[in-house]
Formats: sequence, structure tokens, C-alpha cells
Amino acid sequence: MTVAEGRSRESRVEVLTKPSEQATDRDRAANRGFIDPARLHEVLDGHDNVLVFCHMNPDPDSLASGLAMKHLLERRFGKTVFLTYRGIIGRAQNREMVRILLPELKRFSQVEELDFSAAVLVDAQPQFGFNPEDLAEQDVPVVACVDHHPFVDSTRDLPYFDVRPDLGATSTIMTEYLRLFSVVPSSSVATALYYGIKTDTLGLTRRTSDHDRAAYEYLLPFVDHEKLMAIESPPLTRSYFRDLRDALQTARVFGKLVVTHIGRLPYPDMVAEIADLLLKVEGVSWSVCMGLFEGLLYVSVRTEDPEGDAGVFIRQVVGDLGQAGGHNTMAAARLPISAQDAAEYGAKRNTLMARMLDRLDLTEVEGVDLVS
Ligand SMILES: [Mn+2]
Repeated sequence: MTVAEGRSRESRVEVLTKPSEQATDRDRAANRGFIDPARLHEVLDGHDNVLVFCHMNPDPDSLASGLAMKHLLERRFGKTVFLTYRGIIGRAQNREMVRILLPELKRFSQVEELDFSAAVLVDAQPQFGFNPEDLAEQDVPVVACVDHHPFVDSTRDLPYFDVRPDLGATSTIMTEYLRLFSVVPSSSVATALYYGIKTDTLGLTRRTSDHDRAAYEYLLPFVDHEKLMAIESPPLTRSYFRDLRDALQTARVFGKLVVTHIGRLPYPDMVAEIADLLLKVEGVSWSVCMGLFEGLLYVSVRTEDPEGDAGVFIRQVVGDLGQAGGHNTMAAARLPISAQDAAEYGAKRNTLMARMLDRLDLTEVEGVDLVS
């Protein structure tokens, strides 16, 4: 899918609905996502209290999808739902989104009584920086997931899954669920979903399908624009600007690639924020930012190279040093570092660096400082 892809006249929501008996093995094997209302009812049957999980260190798409899933399960399924996440919500915009639209959100570690018999994942699949085993220990099996990341084989073991990697945002899929189940979104839910689609698709320019455009249009009349503006332009701390300065000063340009790192991250998704920014450098089509947070080396990759695939790239670069994954334009990885060891952090960074230059045929290219 490209930016230039024209807007379809037929952009009405097209949801594939099938009774569960028609959800064939062939569909599942073909990794085909669809909404299966009967099956969703079936897998949630008997579970009155449901945990809904955003992905690790959730972004707006994940937060919005979680909120919409909670909304749906409460309104149409009569469940008591607790929305939660693991990791850290760091980006100022994301914190503002939570403050304004999801004040009830709590970290998983703050969930006091585990009085839940089922969990649902949104914008994530089992093994996405999130350990279903931990939940299994607490007797909270994951019964369903709705996601748009590349399909992971073990997801097939879940009783219900709707994974559609060709869609730009999980918020799009959740908008289709609300429409199919005739749940009119509240202004908070609609604003969250709209922002989720907007950020994941860069305002409908990246990895955007007709489904995304249709959902975006559907949500628009329900959006609270003042809240949206407040979320998109939050106050930024002085330490944010200091980290930004450090990242820019450290950045090196190798032809089409720009790479930087931050010693200690204030929060994990700062690497994504910096990678997004650096992709705007003139003449650059690949950007990478690395950083250290609580014993993990985080890597974020962005590319606008139509021939490139950031997900494949980062998996090849990281190899067995850690976990990696992503889409064709954006990807991420996490590598364990023993006990905040600065030397090991430097060594792993250098290893990744050498492999990146090799993968992109840039070993002969002399690196220069981005700013000097
Ligand atoms: Mn997403």
C-alpha cells in the first residue's frame, strides 16, 4: 500500500462476518482476520470479569483499542471490564491521552485483586513483549486477541483471534466491532480511536487501507477536537528537551541511514519518538534510535524506503540477541543487558550498528555527524 493509493469511492465499512462454524481452518491458516460475533460471545461466555490488555508500553492505537474493547464488552456483553497495561506510558502525548480520555487506566501491577477469569489482548498478540504465562499463573487465560501486527503462529492457539496485518490500526478494527454490534461510541471512545488511527497511519498516509479511511470518516462527527488538540500538544518538560538535544548531538548519518542513541531513556518509547523525528532528515530513508531502560536495550527503526522492510531488517540485525519485530515501515527490538552494564550496552550497540551498515550495504560509507 502506498501513499499515492487513491481513495476508493467504495469506502463503506466492509466487515466480514461469519457464523463460527464457517470459520474454517483454511481461513485461520491463511491468517485471515474477521469479526465473528457468535464465536466472540461463545469464548466470553461464563466470564463475568474480563481483563483487557493493551500492549507493552502502549501507544495511542493500543490505548484506544483497549478503551473501545472495554466499551463494547460492557455495553453489549454485560461484562465487568478492567483495562490495564504493562510497561510505561512515557510519551507526553500518550500521558495526556490517558489523563483526558482513560483516567480509569491502571498498570497491571496496580490491579489488586485478580478476580478475573479471562483476558483479551488488543493491538498485541501473545509473545509481544507480554507474557501470557504470567497471566496463566494467575489463572487468567487469554481468550481473545484483536490486532494488526504481523501474525504470530502461537496466536492460532487462542480461542478467538482477529488479526489483520493489512490494516493501518487496531483502532480501525475496533471501530468496525462497535459498528457491527451497534454501539455508538462516546465522545471519549471516538476521540481515542480517531487519534489511534491518525497516529498509526500518520494521518492516513502510511499503511492505510480503505477500512482505515472508512473508520476515520465514521468517527469524525463524534470527535472532541478540543480534547484532541490538548492531547496532540501537551506541555513538554525541560528534561525532554535535554534528551532531545543529546540524541541530536549523538546522531550520525551514513548515506541514507541516520542512527543515534540515548544513554538512559526516561521511558522506553522515547526511541520511537526520536526515530520518527530523524526520518525527517533530508536525504535519509532509514532512521534508528537505541537507548537503555531498566536493563533492556531498546531499538526503534523507521523507513520510507519502498524496497525496505523495517520488520525484516530488525529481525535480521538482532538475530538471537533479543526480541524483534514490526511492520514494513516501523519496527522495534529489545535486547537484555546485564545489570545496567554500560560496557555491555556499548558493545551490543556496536554489534547492532555493524550489522545495520552491513544489511544496508553501507559498510564503505563514511559516517558524519548530523549536527556539528
Ligand atoms: Mn497499532
